[in-house]
Amino acid sequence: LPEVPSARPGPTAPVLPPCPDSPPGLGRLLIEFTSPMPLERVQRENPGVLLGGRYTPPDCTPAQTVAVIIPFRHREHHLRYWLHYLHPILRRQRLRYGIYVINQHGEDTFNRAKLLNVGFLEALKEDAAYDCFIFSDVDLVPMDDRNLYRCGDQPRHFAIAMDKFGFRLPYAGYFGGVSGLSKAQFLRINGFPNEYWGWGGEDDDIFNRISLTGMKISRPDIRIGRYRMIKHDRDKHNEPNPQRFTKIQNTKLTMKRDGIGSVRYQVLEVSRQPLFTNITVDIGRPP
Ligand code: UDH
Repeated sequence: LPEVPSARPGPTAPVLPPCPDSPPGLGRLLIEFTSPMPLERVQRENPGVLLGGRYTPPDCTPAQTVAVIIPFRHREHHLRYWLHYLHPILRRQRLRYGIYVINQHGEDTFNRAKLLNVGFLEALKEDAAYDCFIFSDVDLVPMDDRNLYRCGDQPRHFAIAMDKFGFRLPYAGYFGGVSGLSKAQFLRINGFPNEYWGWGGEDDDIFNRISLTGMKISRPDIRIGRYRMIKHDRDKHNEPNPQRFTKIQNTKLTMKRDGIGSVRYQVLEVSRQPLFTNITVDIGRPP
C-alpha cells in the first residue's frame, strides 16, 4: 500500500499571547509644544501605523479594540503634536486602536458632544470590533503613559490633573478633556447630548448621565493623570453657551430623547490619512 502522507500542519497564524495588563517601560514623559512638528516627521516616526491611523501590536493579542475620537475644527497645528505624542504612547500601551478626527464642516457654532456621538457611530461603521471609545480633546497630551487608554467596568476619566488647573481636578464632577466608555456604557447613557452648542456644559451633562444610570467614574492616581494642554486663544464660533447652566439641571428629562438614538448628521467626506481617519461632517446649527 502506498504510504499515506501524514497530515502536515499548514502555515497557520501563530497564536499570540494576551497583551500585558501592565505593559513594561511606562512612566513620566517630557511634553513640550515648542519644537516644529511637520506631519512628515510624525509619519516618519510612526512607520508601524496603518492607513487611517490603525495599529495592532505585532506580538500580543489585546483584550480590547479602542477607537480614539477627537472633536475637531481648525486645529491642524494641535493635531500634529497630538499625533506625535499619542501614537508612540498608545503603541507602548500595547493597544489595538484607530484614530478618528471628527471635523465639523462650516463655520456655525461648534458642538463638541455631537461630534463625539458622530465619532462613535462612524468608527463602528469602519470596524464593528470597536468596544472601547476614548474621547480626547485635540490639545491634551498625557504626561505619564501609565495612564492607560483603555475601558474598564466603569466610565473612565483620564484628564484629571491638567496643568491649566494646577494639576488638580477643578471640581468633583469634572468629566472634561479626555474620557473613555465601553460600547455598553456609552449605549447605557444614550450616548452624549446633541443640544449643547458652543462652549461648556456638555461634559457635565455626560457626568449626570453616568450618575443617573447608576455608574461611577473611575480615575487614575492623581500623580499619573497629569496632562499638558497646548495653550490657545478662545476659538471663533465656540463662545460660552449661556444656556449651559439651566440645561445641566435637566439631564434626567433630556437624556432619554437627546442622545445617540436621535443624532442627525451628514457625512461629507471620509479620508484615510496615514496617521488618522478624517471624517468631515455637517452637524447642522443651533435652532
Ligand atoms: N475644538 C476644535 N475647534 C474649535 C473648538 C473646539 O477643534 O474651534 C475641539 C478641540 O478638540 C478642543 C475641544 O474641542 O480641544 C475643546 O474645546 P476648547 O479647547 O475650546 O475647550 P477648552 O475648555 O478651552 O480647552 C476653552 C477656551 C480657553 C480660552 C483660554 C484663553 N486664554
